[in-house]
Amino acid sequence: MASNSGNRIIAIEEHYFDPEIVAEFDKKTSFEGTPIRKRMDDLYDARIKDMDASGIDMQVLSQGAPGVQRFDAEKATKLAIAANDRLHETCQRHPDRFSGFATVPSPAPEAAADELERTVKDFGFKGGMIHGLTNGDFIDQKKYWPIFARAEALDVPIYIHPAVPHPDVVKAYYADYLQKYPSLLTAAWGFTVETATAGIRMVLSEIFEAYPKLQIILGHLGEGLPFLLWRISDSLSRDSDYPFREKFCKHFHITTSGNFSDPAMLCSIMEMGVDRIMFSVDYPFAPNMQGTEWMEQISLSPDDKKKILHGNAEKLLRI
Ligand code: GRE
Ligand code: ZN
Repeated sequence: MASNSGNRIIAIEEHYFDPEIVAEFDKKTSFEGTPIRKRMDDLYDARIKDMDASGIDMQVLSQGAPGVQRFDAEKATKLAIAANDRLHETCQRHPDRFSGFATVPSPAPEAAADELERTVKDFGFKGGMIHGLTNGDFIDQKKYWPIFARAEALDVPIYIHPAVPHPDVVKAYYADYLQKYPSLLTAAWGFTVETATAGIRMVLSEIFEAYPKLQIILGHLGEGLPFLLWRISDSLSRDSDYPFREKFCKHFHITTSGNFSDPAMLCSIMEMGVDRIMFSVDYPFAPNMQGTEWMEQISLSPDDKKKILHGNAEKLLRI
């Protein structure tokens, strides 16, 4: 068992499949017949046993990609409400082990804002998660701002999580390598490019001027953005004096999901500061033990580990 000096460990990008939502996914997206699917479906003893074995005290649960972002407004809303009700029941069974991010029906922005409010106020959910493009749109478009306005008013973050990229991008960028390397489309690169783009577009949209307390979470140690922050900011400053770097560091938190790299962590701390980095695994796409054992060996001060393993999440998510 990983020890991590007795630190409480909160993991905040931990997925499951809601039965009604996953029934709408195709065979590949639903991981039909695979060990991943078995773990995604389980919110009972096997999941908790795996958490215990790796020293994880709490998972903040979220629906797996692509959530309800690819349904029409009515279907997305109906499915999200039912799924959030079920997630609440799950959290109530083990309130000390499970908490939740709301499934946010972004295809219906006003209804999505209302659903975020319902789940935060009635269920104590910690924020909402949005996966990839919403029916082809990046989420910074103005029609989606009601969701972020409500998140700010409720003082909860929105987690922007990857999903499989736009079909035109898949065809132009990746198709010829997918037979041999299907992960190129997802965790290896396609997810990263699209989600980093979503993050950059959020800053450029000037949504943070409209909602100055809004907080966004990115997984995978910021989808490459901390590493590229200097270059992105320097280049954009040739076009405009808009302070990209300052806005990014003020409005984004990042998590360690599926990116257990010492140099990537140190770079992220150097760019963003340790207060903006939170532990997550990306269960079941990464193993719990790999995440907690990595945190055990990384060369950080006890205070910094404390912040990353639980302190920062306790503060941002009010756990
Ligand atoms: C994830 O949610 O992080 C994920 C997927 C599919 C493949 C890999 C992966 O949804 O990390
Ligand atoms: Zn994930």
